[in-house]
Amino acid sequence: MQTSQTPKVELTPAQIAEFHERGFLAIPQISTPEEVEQLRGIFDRLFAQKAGRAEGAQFDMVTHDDDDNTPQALPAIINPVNFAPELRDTIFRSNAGHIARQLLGPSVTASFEHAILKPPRYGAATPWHQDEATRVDANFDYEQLSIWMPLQEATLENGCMQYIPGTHQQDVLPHRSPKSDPKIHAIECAGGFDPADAIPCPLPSGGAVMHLGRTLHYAGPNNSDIPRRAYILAFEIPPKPSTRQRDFYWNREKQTAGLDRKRRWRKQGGILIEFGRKLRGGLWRHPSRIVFEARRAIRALLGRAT
Ligand SMILES: O=C(O)CCC(=O)C(=O)O
Repeated sequence: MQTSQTPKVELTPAQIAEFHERGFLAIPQISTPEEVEQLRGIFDRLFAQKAGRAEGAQFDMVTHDDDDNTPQALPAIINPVNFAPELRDTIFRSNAGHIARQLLGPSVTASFEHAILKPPRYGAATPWHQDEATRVDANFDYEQLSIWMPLQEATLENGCMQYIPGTHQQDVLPHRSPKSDPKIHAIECAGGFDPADAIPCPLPSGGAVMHLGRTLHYAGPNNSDIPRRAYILAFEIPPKPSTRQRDFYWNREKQTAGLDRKRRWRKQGGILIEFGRKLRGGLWRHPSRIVFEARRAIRALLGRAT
């Protein structure tokens, strides 16, 4: 997605080396206070309206989320830009795209974005996980990057990001649904790491922390009196068909209310809207994504998760 902004944030060689050594990197600023204030307003509106709920793009990550009246403990919106077009042209997007090219190279493409809210005093912890473990199709090799920006200060008290350094160098660990309940959207890493090794990353409002797809991370509950909002832009090298056997069975087992809403919406014609959005997002500019996107479209037509 192109923006009209010129990127202003350039990582130094030392920062790039630190990122590749630890699997994550924090920077003090990626947007401006004025833009962050605007984004806060947009996020508050989108979450108040539960934008995207009917199409399965808005859901609570840690409850069954099958009734509109239960308070959401970890509400999220996938691709909020689809519901607020003003998010297309931001300083955050311009700087994040530039950083992604610095870290993953020129073939990097924007893949996905995410708005997450931890409500005051009630916002739940985001379980330990590796982002690559959320992929439904394990038949591809992924190289992905997430750039996470808090829209207010992020602290240990309100649920800043925490990382286990070096975990990006291992493969995807087994994951599962929290409480072994496939009706819960989130996944959690089933073991193979020590949470005591975590490094918390408190950040100023409009700062950022970035991580790779296999870097284990977590964010605590929000025990503060203010909402903790985060805007995440994700990037990837176009996924390549894998030569090894992997199975992310924990995703196949999911039976969430959000997935049901998404299937219903697709059947009612949403699949065409989805395709149009992908074209608009620049899919046609990246022929190397075609195999991956075609498999995804077939899965969607068959009513499977994608
Ligand atoms: O904001 C959060 O609580 C978690 C974000 C996260 O897991 C991610 O960006 O990959």
